[in-house]
Amino acid sequence: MTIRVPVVERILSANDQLAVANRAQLDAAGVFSVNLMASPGAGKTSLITGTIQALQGELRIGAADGDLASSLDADRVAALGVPAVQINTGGTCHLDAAMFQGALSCLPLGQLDLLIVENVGNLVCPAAFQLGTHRSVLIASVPEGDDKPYKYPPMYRGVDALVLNKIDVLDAFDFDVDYFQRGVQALNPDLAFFPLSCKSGAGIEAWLEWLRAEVRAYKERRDVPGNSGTDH
Ligand SMILES: Nc1nc2c(ncn2[C@@H]2O[C@H](COP(=O)(O)OP(=O)(O)OP(=O)(O)O)[C@@H](O)[C@H]2O)c(=O)[nH]1
Ligand SMILES: [Mg+2]
Repeated sequence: MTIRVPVVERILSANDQLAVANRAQLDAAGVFSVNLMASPGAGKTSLITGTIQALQGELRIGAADGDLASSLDADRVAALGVPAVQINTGGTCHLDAAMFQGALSCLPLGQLDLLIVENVGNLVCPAAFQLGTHRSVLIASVPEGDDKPYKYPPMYRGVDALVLNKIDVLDAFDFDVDYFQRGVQALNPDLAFFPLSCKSGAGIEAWLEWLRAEVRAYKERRDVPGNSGTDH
């Protein structure tokens, strides 16, 4: 154990350096980016496609989709006529900054306002690897159960916004939203919270409004002379 700790620290620090370079590349092109993280099947691709369909007339959106294998998710996004790239990680359970750098080189950044990154479905590892995106968003979903903030605290602690997807099946899963929210509040009291259903569309407008406001604020920061738009 005494040997493993410094090795892990060195890997993360190399990753963080690449993440800084990725952020600089995004800022040079003026592209606001969001890292979507969630467990497998929580609705990451559904939220991306729903968001694109709703905002396509307002924002130029692209996507990078991470999965161990297949191009299924990028194909779903590309079918909407927007730039999409699939990142296959092989066996790795998270995206890292080097993988994201590869995806950036395949995307027409100069033609985008917003880049949505779909991380690999996993509630543990993605939280430890910065990509260089501007915001991190966690999607929880009702079938996972209301105890997940208590069991996977690092993921809930490190994000800027939380989507609770699949509220259309709340009753079927006896999901206690108050209990869930109390767990979230204890870890991350300031995060934005969006209960919604990608299936029915309920609640999605508040999520879209948050995203619109984030992109707008990013563009406004960039308009200040000498400011790249980046903030953390
Ligand atoms: N009932 C219900 N089902 C949903 C909702 N959103 C997504 N689903 C379903 O959940 C399943 C998984 O959705 P995806 O969007 O593929 O989930 P994902 O997180 O991208 O999955 P991976 O990329 O495989 O980790 C699909 O069968 C969707 O139709 C929702 O709001 N309500
Ligand atoms: Mg997906």
